[in-house]
This record gives sequence, C-alpha cells and structure tokens, in this order.
Amino acid sequence: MKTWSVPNFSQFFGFSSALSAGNIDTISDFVRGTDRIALDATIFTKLLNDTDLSDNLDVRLIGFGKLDTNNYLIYHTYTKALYYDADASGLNYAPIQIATLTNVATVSASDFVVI
Ligand SMILES: [Ca+2]
Ligand SMILES: [Ca+2]
Ligand SMILES: [Ca+2]
Repeated sequence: MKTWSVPNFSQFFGFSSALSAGNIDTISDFVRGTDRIALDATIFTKLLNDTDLSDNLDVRLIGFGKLDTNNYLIYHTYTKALYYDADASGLNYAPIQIATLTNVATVSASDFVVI
C-alpha cells in the first residue's frame, strides 16, 4: 500500500500490488468523507472503468454467504476486514483480504475510487 495526499483535500490509500495473504495492510487513520481507498484497476480488474461502486460493495457483519454476482468488495463490520473477490459469488476465486480498517465502523462506495 502507498499513501499520498492532495493538498487541502484527501489522503489516498492506494492498493496497486498483487493481492496475497502476506499483503494485508492496516489502515488506522482513515477519515471517511475525506480520504479514499484507491484501487488500481490493473489489480482490481473487475472494477475497471467503474465509477459507481455502490452495486459492488457488500458491507456485512461477517461471512461471505449470499454474495451477489458483482459484489467484488466485501467489508466485515465485525473484524473490520476489507476483501476483494475477483468473481464475487463465483466459485473460481475466494475473497482475499486486502486491508483492515481499524478505526471505522463501516464503509460505503464513496470511500473508494478506482484508479
Ligand atoms: Ca459498479
Ligand atoms: Ca451487487
Ligand atoms: Ca468468489
């Protein structure tokens, strides 16, 4: 993960390296409404050119049951873990945790931007 700032605006937490179990970042200072989680479309390929992630984010307490076919991003409010599943409800790929957002109770589509 890398972070960068835009003056007077936001901090961006960028995810642009290959996803793996050994590559889980902890974000402890995320400010909703100001900061953004920036997802590189070369990694998060299903989100390429998607400017509205509201149909792609599933916020739930825990678990992965009953994902729909395009819910590629999953946030667990219990563990504060953020996951990407490359085929959503499909069974070819499992969710991979990409981060833990330790200081927020929930996230919404507007907390993300695809770069
Ligand atoms: Ca979408
Ligand atoms: Ca959906
Ligand atoms: Ca899947």
